Amino acid sequence: MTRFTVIVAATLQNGIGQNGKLAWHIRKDMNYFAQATTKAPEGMLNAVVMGRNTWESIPETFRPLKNRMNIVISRNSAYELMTEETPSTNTPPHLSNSIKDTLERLADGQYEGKTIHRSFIIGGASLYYDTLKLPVEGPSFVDRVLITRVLSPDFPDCDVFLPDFERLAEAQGKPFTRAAHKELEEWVGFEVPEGVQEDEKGTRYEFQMWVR
Ligand code: FOL
Repeated sequence: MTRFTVIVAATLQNGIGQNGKLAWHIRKDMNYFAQATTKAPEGMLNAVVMGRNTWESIPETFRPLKNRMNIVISRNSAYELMTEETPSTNTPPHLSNSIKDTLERLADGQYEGKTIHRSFIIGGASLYYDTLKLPVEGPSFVDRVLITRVLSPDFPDCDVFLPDFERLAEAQGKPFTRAAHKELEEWVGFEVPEGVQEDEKGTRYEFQMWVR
């Protein structure tokens, strides 16, 4: 029984990336992503689940994402996660060949001697879609979305998109509703700036949490 949290930054058109990477650099959002996905009680560890393209989009010096169990999904069981550049870490990445296989691995509840706390779906588009389609009647589905809504500029050249999670959830008969900012802060366990933010480049964005 795994409840997943989708974490994503997306434009109002649901754009999430361009040419295999993010279309923006929002430093405070990246810090938020790192903190939200890492923070866990003493002796526990969160899992970050990603598709192979997302793994490849993370700079080699940053992957595996430190202090998190990294699960990379690829149908190619011979895919090499570790290269000469891979930093040594206490949390080596785990290769999985499907969502089902990932669920089985997470059901174990343990990794490198630590208990798994939360499981985050960190992208990309096809993994977001496949996990948002998991039946809500089943033991494992997405019950929370941490979305950083990128309000402007438009980033019209995005070529990959977050599926419309609100519409998918309504079709499943279990809609998402937006949580109050206080609830977001209580859930992540740290202070988060409220309302529309603007960085030094003029990018406007907002941290939101949706639950069902
Ligand atoms: N969610 C949000 N809110 N923003 C994102 O940018 C985001 N990106 C992904 C998934 N969910 C997201 C996928 N892409 C790194 C790079 C790309 C990426 C996810 C993570 C990364 O390098 N993370 C490091 C931080 C490095 C740094 O501080 O610059 C990490 O430790 O998490």
